Amino acid sequence: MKEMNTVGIVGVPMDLGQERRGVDMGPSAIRYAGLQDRLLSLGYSVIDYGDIPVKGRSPVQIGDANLKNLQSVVEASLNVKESVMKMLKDDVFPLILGGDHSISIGTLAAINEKRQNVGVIWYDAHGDLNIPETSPSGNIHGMPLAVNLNLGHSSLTSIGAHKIKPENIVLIGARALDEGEKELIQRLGIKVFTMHEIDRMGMTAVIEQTISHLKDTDGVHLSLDLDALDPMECPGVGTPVRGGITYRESHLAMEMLAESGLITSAELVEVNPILDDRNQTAEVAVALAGSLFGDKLL
Ligand code: 6HN
Ligand code: MN
Ligand code: MN
Ligand code: MN
Repeated sequence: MKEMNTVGIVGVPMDLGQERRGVDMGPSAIRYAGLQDRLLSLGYSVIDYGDIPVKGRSPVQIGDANLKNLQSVVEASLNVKESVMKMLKDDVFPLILGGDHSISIGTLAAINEKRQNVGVIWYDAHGDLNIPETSPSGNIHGMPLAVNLNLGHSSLTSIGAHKIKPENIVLIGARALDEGEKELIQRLGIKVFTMHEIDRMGMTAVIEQTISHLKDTDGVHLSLDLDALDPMECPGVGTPVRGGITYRESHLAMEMLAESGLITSAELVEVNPILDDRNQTAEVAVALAGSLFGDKLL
């Protein structure tokens, strides 16, 4: 981690970006799984900024075509942005707990205000690169990375200076990409390590290449969707896809990223305690955060 010894935690009890209830309880589940103690035991100071208010579901409005709960997502994202900006101002490492993946619209809006040339690692079974015209679901959690490329509905892109360069993005674990997402990846030349590449090259080479791809950025944000891992190890997610990254490969990935010193912010998203088995997915999230912050035991 970049010579920062205080970690700021903020929870975003957001479930408006998709349709399954329960992911709003993700922040509690991750805290309950011992996040703070894990970070303290690794020698970090921790400031818990609490949870951000997230309103209820909003009715569909004219002009919102294929964007569920647009108004409430916009409101919550502005609050997420403000809170992450506060953490950046306090000079702590921002660690954001979801909530569904739509929270990244707010987190990256804040990070982009502070830094130029931001890098992003999107550790996910999905691309989250849909725009309303390509989305099969209308769920905003399938759109945040597109918003960060400044693509999609103006109510979302105007939340911040969403200007991540396509060459500063690396997708790891992708295995469920929609047609429009594949087309966008091709057109913009986004670097993707699918499950095929992880199987063939091994996680060591995948992370080495990721690090070298992002080495000239001004800090890298890790967006860790727990559905990147195999659903046998992380059953508590709303959109599971078989054949995912293993627990061990994920630890190795986090350890190598820790050693690289490149990561300057992170988020843990899509943990849904209602769908989970004895808080296992939240425990995996905490264990991976441990490796990301320098625990070398696992
Ligand atoms: N996630 N590509 C699908 C959609 O509805 O756009 C699934 C998105 C999943 C999003 O897991 O963060
Ligand atoms: Mn995702
Ligand atoms: Mn996903
Ligand atoms: Mn290890």
